[in-house]
Amino acid sequence: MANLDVTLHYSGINFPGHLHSEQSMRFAEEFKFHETDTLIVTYPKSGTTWMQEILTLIYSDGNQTPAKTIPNWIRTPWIEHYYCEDILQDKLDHRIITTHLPYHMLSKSLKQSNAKVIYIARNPMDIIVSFYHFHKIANFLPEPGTFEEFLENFLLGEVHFGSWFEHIKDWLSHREEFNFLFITYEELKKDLQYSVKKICNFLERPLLPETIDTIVQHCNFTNMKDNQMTNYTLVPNEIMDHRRGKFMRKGTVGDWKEHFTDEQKQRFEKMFQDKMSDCNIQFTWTL
Ligand code: PPS
Repeated sequence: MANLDVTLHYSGINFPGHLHSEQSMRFAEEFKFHETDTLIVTYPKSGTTWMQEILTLIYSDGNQTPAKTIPNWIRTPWIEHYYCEDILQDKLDHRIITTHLPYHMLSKSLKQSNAKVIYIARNPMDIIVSFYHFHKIANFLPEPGTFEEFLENFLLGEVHFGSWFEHIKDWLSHREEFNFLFITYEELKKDLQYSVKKICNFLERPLLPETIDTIVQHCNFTNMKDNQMTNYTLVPNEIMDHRRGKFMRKGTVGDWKEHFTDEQKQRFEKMFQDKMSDCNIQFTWTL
């Protein structure tokens, strides 16, 4: 039970002390990215694991062995997690690195490189639902309280990992600074084949149609749900209580409709309009 009840307050945001430390945060902020690195940037519950799997398969040219034998957090580590420093091998080409950190923490080191950045976003109402259920199984996150209480904390940016609104606005408003691809969970759901091709183009990594087919098949929800290297069942119950729910929970678009009351939807929409009015991003979801 390592630091499960500890919260790290860093750069104005709360992070689980189980995975983050002052040292690991400094490591992330000072990290020297390579031109050949690909960084997956997400607010939690936006499709991180899905993108980690897709990139693993693209860079292995469709060979499923790494995805079936190495846990996702080892092959595509979060740069801010305390173990990252030990497992990122400097010599590897095409390192796939993940982060939930806000723009302001990584911008300096990232701007000094030409690393590729893939930002994956998801309908925030589905994120709230997914994050709420995840809090119930993740013993390194606080008790979420009722859905109403969690929603309120999320809207105020008072959950771990900070404000979703700030995260997406800060990253997207600086996208021109980077070699950047913006893609959504909903696009992946709508047409995974097309999305994988789009990602291959961005990575300048053309693949044969049959390899793309293999990737699409491997990365569907059912297969990832059954893959121990992506479904987090390797994590012991003390840390992630699998008796209380699954990490690979539903994998759908629009689950918010099963959770939000009309008042909660209106409250969310008002907050969304207030916070995002200065943001001219076209989202692929309808609120
Ligand atoms: S985390 O904890 O931030 O890394 O979580 P993250 O991976 O970003 O998000 C978890 C949600 O993504 C869903 N998921 C998928 N959906 C569809 N297809 C595939 N292949 C897939 N892989 C993961 C996962 O089920 C979580 O969403 P919910 O809505 O809770 O089911």
